[in-house]
Amino acid sequence: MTDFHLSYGTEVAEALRDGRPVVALESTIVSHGLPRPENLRVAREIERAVRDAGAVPATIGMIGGKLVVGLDDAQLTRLATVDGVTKLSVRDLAVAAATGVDGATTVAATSAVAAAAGIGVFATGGLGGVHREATHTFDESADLVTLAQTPIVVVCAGVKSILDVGATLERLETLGVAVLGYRTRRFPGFYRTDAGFDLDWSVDSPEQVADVLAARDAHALHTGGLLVANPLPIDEQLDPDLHDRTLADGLALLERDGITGKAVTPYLLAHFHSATEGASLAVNVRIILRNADLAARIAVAAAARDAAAAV
Ligand code: PSU
Ligand code: MN
Repeated sequence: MTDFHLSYGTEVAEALRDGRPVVALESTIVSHGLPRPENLRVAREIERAVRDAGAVPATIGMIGGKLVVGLDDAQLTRLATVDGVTKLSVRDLAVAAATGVDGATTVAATSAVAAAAGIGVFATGGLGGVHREATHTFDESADLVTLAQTPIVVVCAGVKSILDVGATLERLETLGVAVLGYRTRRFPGFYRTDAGFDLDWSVDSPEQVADVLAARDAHALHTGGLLVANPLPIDEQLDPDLHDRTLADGLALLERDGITGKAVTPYLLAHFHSATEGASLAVNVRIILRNADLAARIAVAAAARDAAAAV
């Protein structure tokens, strides 16, 4: 991964050089996870949330085969509005670079590129994971195996509730990815505040996450990623009955339409957005903005700790 030639946005390059806080953001959420035209507005709002909390946003994506860390507004607009943007996981990056496509990076690809660029914190909505029916489809997001090998903090609202959450937590344990609840000991369920599983660890502040990172560095435990699971307040979650009904319908449609592979997640998210008449979209946007804010505060705390250690 580190061999990839990366292009940097000017502001991101300067911030990284000066040791200022930077937060990586993914582009698949923009191109495939949110409907147009809201997606571009939300992409800009996510960047604004990072800035408002004192860090520099680095949205990652591929423009004409070039991997960009810190898309500028024209590039972000291109990935949000042009038809035929490819969803890129880690395995796609080399082929996509060679063929010169426009592409949006998933959590897996964004994590790998961000870590290669020296960015330690990343905000998304919900992580990918083990799909329901995975016992016969084998559908497990590359987000999981990539995080096992990538030293980055991913701030998320748990894994997407369209998944088999219990199986995903078991896989995260096997793969060595630590999960910290943010001010909770319950694993969040993306659109839902609580996915129904206990967590071993919880933190109460960005500084505590920075402490964990410092301990990781001190002990040279650089192998894997760290999830910070940030639940929505209960009064902001999607109505649980509406959620469960919509999911059941979505899974049946998936089967009917024979959707497989990387089309599954965008299909189910789009189904939620239309079937809930935008209610899930509003919740999804809240999730991402809250995670962007927390990720920025973690990046600020980590940069302050690094600066203090350097004197
Ligand atoms: N979180 C969201 N919306 C999304 C995604 C995450 O709130 O669209 C995207 C991320 O890019 C994640 C991908 O990596 O969905 C997972 O896709 P798959 O299940 O095909 O690995
Ligand atoms: Mn999949």
